[in-house]
Amino acid sequence: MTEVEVPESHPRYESLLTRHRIEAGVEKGITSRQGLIAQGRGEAYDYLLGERTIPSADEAERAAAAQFLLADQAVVSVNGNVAALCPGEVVVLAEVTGADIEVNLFNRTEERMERIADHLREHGARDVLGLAADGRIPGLDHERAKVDADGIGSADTVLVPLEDGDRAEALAEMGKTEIVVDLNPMSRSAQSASIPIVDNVMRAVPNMTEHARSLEDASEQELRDIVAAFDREAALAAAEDAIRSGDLG
Ligand code: PTJ
Repeated sequence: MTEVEVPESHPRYESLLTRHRIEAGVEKGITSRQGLIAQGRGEAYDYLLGERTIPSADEAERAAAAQFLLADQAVVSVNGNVAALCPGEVVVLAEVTGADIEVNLFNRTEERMERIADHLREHGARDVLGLAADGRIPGLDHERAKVDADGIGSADTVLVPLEDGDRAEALAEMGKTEIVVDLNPMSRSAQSASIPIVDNVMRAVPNMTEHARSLEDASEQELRDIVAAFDREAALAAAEDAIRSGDLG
């Protein structure tokens, strides 16, 4: 038996584990109640994708890993859903790629900010950014505009899992290379990303880490070639096609 009291062989194990983590996140004051709704929406897309990493998502995750290794400063942006679903996996990705971790919330309260930072530290994070909030993303009038000047504010590459569309667009307008993880390929955030990853964040983050590990010895030119070869339009089209032809059986 595991975290969700069902054996890993259960056909809906991953889905039940995800639900359990989000529920526990709400109980712990990490995840917002809106996060439950966002999770439900994500699950519907994941179901149609067959709850697997499709080949175009794997390519996107490889390109994202290469981009992280190339970056002068990469940051993983963490919200209440990501903190509940894959805190340890975010910490390992940051360690392997030398990235920073920053908490950034749509429904921002100081209490949730602190709880998420503590939760990430419990999972091994050394430094957690986001609490200083001494920078702003221009053109946004909600709480997500608040960033750390020496975190997302100065980063050249930002990974934004489970985002709402307008910050994703604003970050792109700031000239940052933006990597989005979103199970909906039609969402504004996926559409505005330099590298859209249409996959469940619980699969995407560890797979990015695995790719980063295997690219450890790659030259700068090899990494640049991987990023240049990635075709965002083709990846979005492949994901939409997989969803539209998804089998509900
Ligand atoms: O913690 P906060 O306050 O920052 O709030 C976070 C949420 C997620 C509540 C907020 O950003 C929000 O309302 O987001 P949306 O607009 O519902 O968008 C969430 C997107 O993430 C949707 O397109 C979902 O399909 C997608 N999604 C949901 N769960 C997952 C996911 N994508 C990848 N992996 C998931 N597990």
